[in-house]
Amino acid sequence: ISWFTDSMKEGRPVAVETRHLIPDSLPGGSTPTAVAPVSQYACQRRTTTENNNKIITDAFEVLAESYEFNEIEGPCLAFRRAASVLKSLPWAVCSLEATLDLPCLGEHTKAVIDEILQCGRAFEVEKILSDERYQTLKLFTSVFGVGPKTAEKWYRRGLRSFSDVLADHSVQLNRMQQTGFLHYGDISRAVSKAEARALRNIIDEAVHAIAPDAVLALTGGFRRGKEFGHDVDFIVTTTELGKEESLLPRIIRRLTKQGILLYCDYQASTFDMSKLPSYRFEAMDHFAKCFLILRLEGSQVEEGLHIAEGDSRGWRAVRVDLVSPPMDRYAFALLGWSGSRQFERDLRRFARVERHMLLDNHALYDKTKKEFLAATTEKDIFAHLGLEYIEPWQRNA
Ligand code: DCT
Ligand code: MG
Repeated sequence: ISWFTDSMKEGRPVAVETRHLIPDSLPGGSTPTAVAPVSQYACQRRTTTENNNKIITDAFEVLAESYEFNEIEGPCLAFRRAASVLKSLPWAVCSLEATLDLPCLGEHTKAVIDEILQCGRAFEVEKILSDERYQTLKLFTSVFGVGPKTAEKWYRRGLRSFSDVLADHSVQLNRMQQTGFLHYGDISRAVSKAEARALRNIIDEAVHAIAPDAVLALTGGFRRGKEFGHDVDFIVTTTELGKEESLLPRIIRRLTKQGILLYCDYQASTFDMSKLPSYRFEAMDHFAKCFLILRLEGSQVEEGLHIAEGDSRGWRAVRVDLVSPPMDRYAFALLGWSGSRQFERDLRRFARVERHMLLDNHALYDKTKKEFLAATTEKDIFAHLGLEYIEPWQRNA
């Protein structure tokens, strides 16, 4: 999880799309054909990892990130939503007319699409990409433990490169940032699916040696079928309620003994059901979790390590996140950690705006009935929300 770079709040409610008819455009065709409109909510769209509009969505993501660096929330969210809509399309946008019936596209987004369709690129995006401030903030935030606030502080001090930062005596790096610089090459390199599988085996072995009734689930981007990720996310718990409390500390001890734990930031649970529902937007849930860096041996990865050419160490460092919710919160935690971020934002927004319910990683609360809705599977949660079930591999919004 890289919540440092995700300070976005959920947006304002927008009117829900309704079903409509578009006339058949075939010559002589007079019967109108019903076409399901694209929903403004990502949780009502199916988005696989196949993106037919990558040139446009990449451009939108640069614009969104630039607005985020400048703390301008509205346009940032608008570009993220627009990118997400285009990612869900089974076709490539090749004219502005084709986007007429699509939600979440405003004047600004359409102008960028138009320019890309005509020239293959957008001036505004090129300008951002060559901007020194954008480049520097992008570089600094690529370090584990460095968020936009710290990056901005270093930029304002006149620092422009890693060597500037490391040579500046007034800069005090915390433990996370020191580790971030130490393992920068490995951590900034994508983790492959084969590496994620190898890590699953390592965690699986550790968890089951500790608790035979342990439950382990791969979550995050790899659960959505992505080929590469910036980390590997797992949920670990036990069927016996309360026993999950000791699970992460014991896993951490075991990994330490094995000599493969390069970094560990453990956060004990602050979860308290009596403090729910939470009306505040919170970036993080209250479950016990740990942010780790593990040493992965090449011999453990079936297809070999995803490393730079000429790297002969035979191992690499990989970021791994473990979350440990109590078993009765499992479905909510799994849904929340499976992502994508945009999918999660829209699930919560849909629940609030369309259903008068509050959804987070802990629970689903019905504000009308004033009660919590129980769920043991993700399907239960979709059903409570009156949503068609969307498979994890269709949540790449
Ligand atoms: N998440 C969320 N809101 C956030 C941060 C994270 O809902 N502010 C959820 C969605 C994804 C999940 O947590 C794990 O986070 P990441 O590992 O950062 O995302 P990812 O989808 O796994 O992406 P990557 O493949 O780059 O790891
Ligand atoms: Mg991840």
